Amino acid sequence: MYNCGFIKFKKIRDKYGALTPIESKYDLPFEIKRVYYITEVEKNVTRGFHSHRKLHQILLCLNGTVKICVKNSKEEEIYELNDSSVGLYIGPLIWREMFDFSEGAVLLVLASEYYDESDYIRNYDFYLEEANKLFKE
Ligand code: T46
Repeated sequence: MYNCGFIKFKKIRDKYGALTPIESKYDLPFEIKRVYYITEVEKNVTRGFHSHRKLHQILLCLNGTVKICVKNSKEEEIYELNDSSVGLYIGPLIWREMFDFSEGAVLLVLASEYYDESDYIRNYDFYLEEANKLFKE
C-alpha cells in the first residue's frame, strides 16, 4: 500500500535464543530520533485514530500479536504483526488504528522525529482533505 508495508529484519538464532539488530543507517529508511512502546492494552481497545503529516515510523510487535488498520483516501489494509523481526513501516499521511492486541502484547515504535503534537491529524475529515490533495497531485 502507498507509504506503508512490512520490513523484514535479520533474526540471528543460536542455541541461546534469537537476536534482531536494527541500525538506522543500514536497515531503516530514516534516522531514529525517538522510541516508545505500548503495553497493557486491554482486549477490545482500539488506539490510534490519527495520521501524521511528516513522521515516518516502524511498528514492531515484540511479544504477542496486534493488528494495524491503515488507510488513505483510496486504499485500506489490515496488517497483522506476529513476528518480532517483521516491522510495519508507516510513512506520512496514512491513517492508522491499532486493535486486537493479544494479552501481554508489546508494540515497539521507532520514529523519525521527536514528539510533536502539531504533526498529528486527529480528525478523519481533516485528514481526508489533506490526503485527497496528495492523490490529486
Ligand atoms: C502512532 C501510534 C502507532 C508522549 O508524550 N510522547 C510520545 O512520544 C507519544 C507517542 C505519546 N505521548 C503522549 C500523548 C498522549 O497523551 O502519550 C499519550 C498517548 O498517545 P496517543 O494517544 O497518541 O497514543 P496512540 O497509541 O493513539 O498513538 C501512538 C503514537 O502517538 C502515534 O504517533 O503512530 O502510537
